[in-house]
Amino acid sequence: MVAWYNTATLTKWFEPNEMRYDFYQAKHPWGPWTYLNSYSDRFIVGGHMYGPSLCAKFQERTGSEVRMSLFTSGCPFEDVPPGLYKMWEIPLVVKTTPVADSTLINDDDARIVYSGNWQSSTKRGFSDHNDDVHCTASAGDSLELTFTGTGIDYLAEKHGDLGNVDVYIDGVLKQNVGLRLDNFPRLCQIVVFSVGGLPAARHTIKIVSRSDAHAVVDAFRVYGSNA
Ligand SMILES: [Ca+2]
Repeated sequence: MVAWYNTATLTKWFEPNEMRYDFYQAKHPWGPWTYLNSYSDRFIVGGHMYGPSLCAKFQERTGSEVRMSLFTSGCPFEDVPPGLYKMWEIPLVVKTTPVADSTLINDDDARIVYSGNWQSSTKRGFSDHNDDVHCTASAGDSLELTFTGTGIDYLAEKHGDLGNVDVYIDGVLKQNVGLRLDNFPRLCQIVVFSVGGLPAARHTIKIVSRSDAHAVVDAFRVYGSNA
């Protein structure tokens, strides 16, 4: 069950504040409901969800994950031309099995080995983890992180001035990840790449910038590890 609400008193109906979603669970037959988790739209910088709705019609189960569509419209998004109302679809994944313990590794962690012209950007004032990221505007710059665990998430921003990166796991190219997102506010702490089901052992993730537009790394979340 999901309940969503605006956390602040609206002074103007067209200026939404933080939108929060509370998730509850219960066994069949339904009830009593117990609180499970809460989710905020604070990852959107400079805008909030306007008239959001979760649409069950488009939900789809894949393995232990249920994918839903979250629709929202309007918003003071960095849109051209301004004033047009648009409908946005945001994918939302609900996991039906417990998630393995995880550890967050920030981009300034000494275990991350940066090669090239990476810069540390701190006190960004967005919603990045620890308010910082590492970024580069040079194609070919790379980083490596060796971790012990069964999976890893790569957290970054998505924005119109960002480029794309190749992600390697244990030396094998897994995915070219696009960080560029046009006609939308800056998004923070987005899981832009995820891999699971690895043998519980040491692994290496390598990220290589593939364009002269900025590449960004905010943090890594390692699963199944005591790191
Ligand atoms: Ca960070």
